[in-house]
Amino acid sequence: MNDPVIERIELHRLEVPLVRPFETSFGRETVREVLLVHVVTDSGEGWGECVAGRDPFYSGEYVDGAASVIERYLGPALIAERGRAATEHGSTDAASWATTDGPGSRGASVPLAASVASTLAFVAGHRMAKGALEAAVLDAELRAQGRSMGEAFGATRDWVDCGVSVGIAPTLDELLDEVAGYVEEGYRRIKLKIKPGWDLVPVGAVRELLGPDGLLQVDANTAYSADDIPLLASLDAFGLLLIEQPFAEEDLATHVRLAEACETPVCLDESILDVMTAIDAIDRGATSVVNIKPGRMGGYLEALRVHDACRALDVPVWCGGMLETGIGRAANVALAALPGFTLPGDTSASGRYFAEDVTEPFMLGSGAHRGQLEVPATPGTGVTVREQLVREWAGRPPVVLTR
Ligand code: NPG
Repeated sequence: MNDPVIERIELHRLEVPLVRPFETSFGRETVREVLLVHVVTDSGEGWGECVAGRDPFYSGEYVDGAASVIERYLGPALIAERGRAATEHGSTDAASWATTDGPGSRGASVPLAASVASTLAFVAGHRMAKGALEAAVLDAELRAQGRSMGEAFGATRDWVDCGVSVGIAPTLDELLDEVAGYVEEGYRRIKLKIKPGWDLVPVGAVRELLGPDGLLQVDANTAYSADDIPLLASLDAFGLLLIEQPFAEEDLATHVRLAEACETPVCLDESILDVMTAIDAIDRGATSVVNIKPGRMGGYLEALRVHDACRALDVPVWCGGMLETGIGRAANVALAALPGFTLPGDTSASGRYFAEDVTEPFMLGSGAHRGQLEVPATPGTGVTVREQLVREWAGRPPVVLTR
């Protein structure tokens, strides 16, 4: 069978209100600006979600930039390359993905998705934009093959443990109310956003609320400096699962110093851009747990490589979140079902973010599956995009790129 050929790429921009504002050390979001990529091939279609935010605060990427780089460079290159590959070669080399180990049939053919990263490598950076394109192509290719993402990735679980990320609250009481609500809903782990001036007190109060056995971790989104090492080390008193990314993305050395000064595992997020940076950070002792966010790494295929490398090094990983709609969430849940994901992820239910989702909503299970989400088992991401809603929520007309 010939590889699929991309006929059209559409970029849809949506503004989806959040059910409550989400505040981190770098800003406050009340609306999620979403960029969706819809790829139409000669054998089916797929959707991918770009995780870039409205502003370039979490990373250098932001949604206008991602849309622009896809429209001007990445989209046309992908369409041209697929035209060429289909007429000249008929197939492409999937070896880089096919060599990964693990259960399931990961090596089976997704030649089109496996070729996206190399086709787009002529553009420096812009991993979130590239990742969205790759995700859409992967969805289209797997749907055409009748395979789910979980099956293709090598998922070993049908349900995944869910945590929830709790933003910086206006007051301590409001924070405790919010956390108590999530505990009631069944979430299996709480992650608190911290920043200088909002750390020891809220963390202590939430530890008291959860009791000694409640799973708790913190995320600083690069808000601290080397002078804060003693303060951060004093978080050891609260029995945290991990401290996430206290220092700048480029500053592995200070993360190494913190790791040496405290008992709590240090976990990197922003610093981990691909399998190379992951292995380097682990080797240097800058991280002993890794937050895997496929968008930040340029896509699910690189995320799988990071998972495999961490697993080989016995480093636990967990799946981060970027306030995704059901499209990105479905793929994240499939990824989080791999064996190396031994900690609950930021894979919360749709209702934690949005009153209405652009797909069927993800809802926490009950009984034995309390605090878990079910891994979609139908082809591709396994979710259906509500195209009517995509149109209704569009902030502007879609950009359409054709061959
Ligand atoms: O549950 O999707 C979620 C949010 C998890 O805290 C979360 N994400 O720094 O990890 C992060 C943070 C984030 C969200 C970063 C949006 C950037 C944008």
